[in-house]
Amino acid sequence: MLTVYSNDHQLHRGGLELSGGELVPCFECPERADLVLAAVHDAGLGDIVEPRDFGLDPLLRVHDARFLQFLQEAWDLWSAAGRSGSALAYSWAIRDMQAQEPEHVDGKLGYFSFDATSPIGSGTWRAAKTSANTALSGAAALLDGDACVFSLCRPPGHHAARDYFGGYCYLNNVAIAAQYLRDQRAAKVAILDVDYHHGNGTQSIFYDRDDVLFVSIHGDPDQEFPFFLGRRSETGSGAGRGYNVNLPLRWHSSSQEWFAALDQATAIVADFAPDYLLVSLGVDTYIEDPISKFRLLHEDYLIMGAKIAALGLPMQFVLEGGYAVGDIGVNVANVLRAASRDSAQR
Ligand code: SP5
Ligand code: ZN
Repeated sequence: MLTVYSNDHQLHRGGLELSGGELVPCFECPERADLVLAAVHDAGLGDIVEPRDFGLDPLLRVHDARFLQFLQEAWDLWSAAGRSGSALAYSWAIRDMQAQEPEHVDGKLGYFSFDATSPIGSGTWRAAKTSANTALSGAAALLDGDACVFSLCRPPGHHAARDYFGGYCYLNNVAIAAQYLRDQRAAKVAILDVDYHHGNGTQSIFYDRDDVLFVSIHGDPDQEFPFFLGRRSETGSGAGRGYNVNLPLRWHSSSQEWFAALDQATAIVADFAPDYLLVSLGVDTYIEDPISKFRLLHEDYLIMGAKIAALGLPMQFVLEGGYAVGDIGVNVANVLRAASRDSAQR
């Protein structure tokens, strides 16, 4: 199995997020990726390579040009406004307000984001761009014939939509990789999102399409972030009807309930018969995760990897969430260990 990783993720760090009415250090911290890298290395899962630079074109296939422009200049606008610390939005357009881009950076931050948990610092753009390149390099390896690839992306991506960021995500890495596979030669791509949170950005990007299937298992949005997307009734629109599948589970769902949903999800992926499977791999489903309420254990991640690999598809794992910092390395490595073992046997 090939792993793609860059130290550039460390350029994105040190912000505060609004949590329970207080500004607290971001749960999404650089140590996460450092520890996943160490675990992948220690597990001896194969080569670890640097991403290559794909430029802006594959990003523009998924994201809005003005939005990308804002991500690039946000920190400079924030500094020019005399601010220190990371840029954080505090006001958003909703319902009868006008969703148009204001002149002031505080307005722009609200216009291009959906929450107050995703700060932009001096290195955020570079880290996000390298994270997208990490996903793209993994996709390129699939095209070259690799059966199982891990893109160790940070920051994560699945909450970022065509023209807004949030949920610790700035560029939608897995969507960019899926679109790249489509643009190169794949006819059909499936995205299986096993992060604890609904991948609202990925759903939104592919909602009206039948060439990219999106299937997600996540905390019920009636109880859980991102609250405003991820319901079972959201099944796609237009040509995309039937190609968006949400499997929400209530807080405190057991491993058994989670795996029942995974069995449904993999059956739907198998029916779709994609050329490639991309997995939005968040391990915030872990029982000790500080912001999540599912109950998976270390050994459950081995089962997860084996069940996904049993689909027999060329697959790329793209790192998303997971905030029990000391445990995410073993959990991610367990998924990959089982998946790469089973895919190698074919
Ligand atoms: C990629 C990803 O997993 N993003 C997750 C974004 C979750 N944002 C909401 C965080 C809420 C944190 N406050 C919870 C308080 C727990 N005491
Ligand atoms: Zn998550």
